[in-house]
Amino acid sequence: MCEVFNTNKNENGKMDKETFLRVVKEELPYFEKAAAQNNCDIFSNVDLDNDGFVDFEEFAKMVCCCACASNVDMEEACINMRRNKTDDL
Ligand SMILES: [Ca+2]
Repeated sequence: MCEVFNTNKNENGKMDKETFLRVVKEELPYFEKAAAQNNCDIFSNVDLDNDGFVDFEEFAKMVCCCACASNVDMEEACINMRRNKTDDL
C-alpha cells in the first residue's frame, strides 16, 4: 500500500481527489462498491483535514479501516471512518 501511495502521490506528497478515487477503484474495488451502495463519500471521509487532498496518514488510516473489516463489514468501515473524522473535530 505504501508503494501504491508513493506511485500515485503528486509533487506535494499527496493525492488529489481524482487520483485517489481511481486508486481506490483499482486497489479496493469491493470498498468502492460498498461505499457507493451506502452513499458514502469516500473522499470526504478520508480527507480528515479537508484540504482537498489525501496525504499518507489519511491514506494509511483508510487502509487500516479496510484491513480491519472483512468484505461484508465494509459498510461498517465507512461508518467508522466517518466517526473517526467526527472525533477529530
Ligand atoms: Ca487531507
